[in-house]
Amino acid sequence: MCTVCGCAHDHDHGVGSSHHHIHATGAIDFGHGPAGVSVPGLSQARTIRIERDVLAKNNGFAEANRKRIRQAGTFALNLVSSPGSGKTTILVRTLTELRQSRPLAVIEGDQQTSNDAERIRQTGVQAVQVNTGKGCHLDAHMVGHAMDQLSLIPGGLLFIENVGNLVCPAAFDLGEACKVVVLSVTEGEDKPLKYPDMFAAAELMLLNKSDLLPHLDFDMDACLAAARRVNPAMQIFTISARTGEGFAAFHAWIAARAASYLRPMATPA
Ligand SMILES: Nc1nc2c(ncn2[C@@H]2O[C@H](COP(=O)(O)OP(=O)(O)OP(=O)(O)O)[C@@H](O)[C@H]2O)c(=O)[nH]1
Ligand SMILES: [Mg+2]
Repeated sequence: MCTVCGCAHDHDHGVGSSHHHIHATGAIDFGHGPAGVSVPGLSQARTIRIERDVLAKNNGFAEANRKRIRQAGTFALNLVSSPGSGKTTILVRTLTELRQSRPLAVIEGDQQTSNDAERIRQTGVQAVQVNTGKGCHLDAHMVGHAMDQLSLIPGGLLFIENVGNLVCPAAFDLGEACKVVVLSVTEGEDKPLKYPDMFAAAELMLLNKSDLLPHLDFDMDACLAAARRVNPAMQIFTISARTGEGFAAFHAWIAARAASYLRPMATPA
């Protein structure tokens, strides 16, 4: 059960005490209670307890992953987005361009199929597929097992493609250096405001499928304003995985961010 998003796969249909609030507009808000989510059959207090337990356990695994990735001298990114925004297509182009210059590895998360790991392996880069079944996100324990099957090499990059879902992966630290959120222009400019947790959790946003802009009435300024309202510090690159637009900037960002992340910490005098 994912109490973070409230999508319960094993809920008991008992009488829950979900808190909801009716806005002046008439909108019914099930995120108004102290848990920020309503799960049928669970009280708000119980939901908070379960969520705390799940996330505390996850954070322990995430810290172990982070230590392991860092000790290997590798820089890890966690790519998150809704299904079909272009995560795998972006990775295929990035891996093809970077594979001559640094060691690379990929962990692919999907509910079912090994399609994405197979697409990655076609570039010659090592990839492990993780299937989450009914699960709506990767967690740090899964990523630890996937790392057992990869060789992490100093100076290398580890890309983790999360399950396509703009909600739950926001809450789960996998041990990455940072999250990169992908939004494609076909999804609409209001998504950062509608799904703020994901955009708040990301350090970088890739606005993908820019090649389609001439065919859409996408309001670029409104999208950038929405993203900055949710996360003023977030860096944003407009890219096209189809044409390669914006990839030079994206790859320069990876190189600079990896260098600062992996730089040995200065020892106090
Ligand atoms: N026109 C255009 N199409 C793109 C671009 N990037 C991806 N696509 C297409 O968008 C579709 C989905 O791309 P994927 O890379 O599979 O998306 P994803 O985010 O990995 O999807 P999931 O793993 O299912 O969440 C495919 O048909 C891609 O060819 C782009 O920049 N421009
Ligand atoms: Mg994919």
